[in-house]
Amino acid sequence: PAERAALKERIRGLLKQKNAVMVSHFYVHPDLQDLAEETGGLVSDSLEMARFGRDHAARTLVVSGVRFMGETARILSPGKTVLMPALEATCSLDLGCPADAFSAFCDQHPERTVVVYANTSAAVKARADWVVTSGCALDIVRALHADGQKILWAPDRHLGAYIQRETGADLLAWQGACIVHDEFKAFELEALMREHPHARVLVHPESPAEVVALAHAVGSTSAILQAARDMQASEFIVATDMGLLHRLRTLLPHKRFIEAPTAGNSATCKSCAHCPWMAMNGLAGLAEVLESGRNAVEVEPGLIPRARQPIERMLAFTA
Ligand code: CIZ
Ligand code: SF4
Repeated sequence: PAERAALKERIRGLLKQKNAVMVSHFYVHPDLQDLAEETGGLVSDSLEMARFGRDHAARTLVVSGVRFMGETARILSPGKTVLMPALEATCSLDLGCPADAFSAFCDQHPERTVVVYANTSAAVKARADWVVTSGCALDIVRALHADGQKILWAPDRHLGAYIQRETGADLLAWQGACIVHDEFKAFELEALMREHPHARVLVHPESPAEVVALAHAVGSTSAILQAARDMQASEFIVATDMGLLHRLRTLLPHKRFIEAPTAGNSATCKSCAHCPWMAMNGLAGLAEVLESGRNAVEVEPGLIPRARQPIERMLAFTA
């Protein structure tokens, strides 16, 4: 604990000295969420992280999260330095959607509007008409559907199926999955719901359909926060990464939050879900990166203009 406090103090000093601001995703370690908040940065989902980074005056952005979030910051702010505590932190959705195979898939369906989730590489975004996050995917697809457009969706199959059910859009989906949310189990969740009959169930739409079907509210991390705030209940079962549980417990200390059950149990946590790539972000790595300037995110310059368009379209739509 003393060592952690000293590391945090060192990081605060380095952020100031380097004129840097830090954005942390809801899924990273509580230490990194708290530091971002205490130093004038932001804790949020990938959409708001992108907007905040683009609009902030600091010349250096520190992105605690996974690779695609650092790349998006870089794409939106080519003049800024973007540092990440862990450059190798990727995402199963990004890994499961290689640019060349995806591009071939698009070529087979030239009549479809290409909508990709933010959890993708810069090369995949460069092939897209729209980038969306779970916070704005429904609204954007609903608008495209109302305009008569057919959708090619990538890469999360559960989120794609959810959007298709909700909007009725003609949507052809790439078959990727998030290894964290894909693990939530409906049978075990029903048992937990019987133990806690008054609890409301909040589910991220990257989860399987049977789990989504049990939810009282379905939505992005920000939407889950909002639902927990607004709903009258005092007890909630939450199906998303445990990083968000920290945020919920901090912001709503008088309410109780229970982790939804997953198939795989880890050694440190009986039933909690946690992204192994988000977990690569830590205080020691962050201090080291700030000191050395190592771990600057680069995106192939040729991709930047094309990848920026669909991201800016999303930011304008949600402004
Ligand atoms: O699961 C993720 O990686 C999420 C929720 C990303 C985001 O859009 O914040
Ligand atoms: Fe990717 Fe899932 Fe990890 Fe989010 S939680 S970064 S979607 S693997």
